[in-house]
Amino acid sequence: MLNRMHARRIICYYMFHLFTNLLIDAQDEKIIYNHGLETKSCLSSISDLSYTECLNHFRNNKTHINVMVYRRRFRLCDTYFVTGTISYKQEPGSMLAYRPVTEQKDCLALFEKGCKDDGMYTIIPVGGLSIQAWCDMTNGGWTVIQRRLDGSENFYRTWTDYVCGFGNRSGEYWLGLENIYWLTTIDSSLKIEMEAFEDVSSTHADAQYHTFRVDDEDSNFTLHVSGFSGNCGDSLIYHDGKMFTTKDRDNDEAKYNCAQKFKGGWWYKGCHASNLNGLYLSGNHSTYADGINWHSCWGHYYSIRSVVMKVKRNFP
Ligand SMILES: [Ca+2]
Repeated sequence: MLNRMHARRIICYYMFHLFTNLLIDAQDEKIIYNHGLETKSCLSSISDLSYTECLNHFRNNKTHINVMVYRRRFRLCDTYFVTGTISYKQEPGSMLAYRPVTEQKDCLALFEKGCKDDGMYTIIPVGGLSIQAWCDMTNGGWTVIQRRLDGSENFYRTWTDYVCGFGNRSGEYWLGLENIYWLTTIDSSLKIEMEAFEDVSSTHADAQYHTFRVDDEDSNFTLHVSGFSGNCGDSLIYHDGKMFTTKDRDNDEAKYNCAQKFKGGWWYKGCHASNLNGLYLSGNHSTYADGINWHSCWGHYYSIRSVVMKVKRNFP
């Protein structure tokens, strides 16, 4: 057991936090002349407005938009909800106004503000730091916490990596236990979508949990799940109440380190019914239980093609 006296609290630091602060920490509404705007955001465009009308529209819609661009030449009033960094492109005759972002605690909040495109957004979980996550807007504003697609990312990693997160937000990644903790301090659901290769009879499996929560680092990010529904069995309930284990931090109930033995990082018990952060072994494997396994559907010798784990708040 870890001696808490000597436990070093891991502080995750995000480079892009500095950039989002440029927008978030701005104290007042500011007007910048002679600039265009180029960013991924949610756009609404109103034509044939005067500059004053556009500015009034911007000022009267405080909860939905935070950036306005007026294009004088076209009498075009574009308003955005910008959630990340902004960059400017010179465009003579245009005007830009913005104010700080305050409400973007998760993908659902952005979805409710009108962001309908799947993609990478900056979110700020209540109490947590500004982070980037992939938002599944097609299905109503889910925050993706884990994704495996092609084996391009190494998931056999250290405690620090699992706490802070790793990978490419547009591809394979783990959002980080610290971030998952902050996201799930609000009553949330978990949905796991899995896909096998075409060589087996069941190629798709979904598992949904009406409640999903991860404790903080002092409790080694203990997992709490309940309220299962799905089509190929529940291989996560076995891990309910268990702490997270990585190859360099053994919190499981086996005599050995389950993460070392099964090449992942997970809420291992002694050891697993699911190993979604295991090795990307592309289908049948001869080694025991070290692939991306979901036992109730495909057993311990079949590593699936893809998996997405995503969370969503249960209440507005
Ligand atoms: Ca152990």
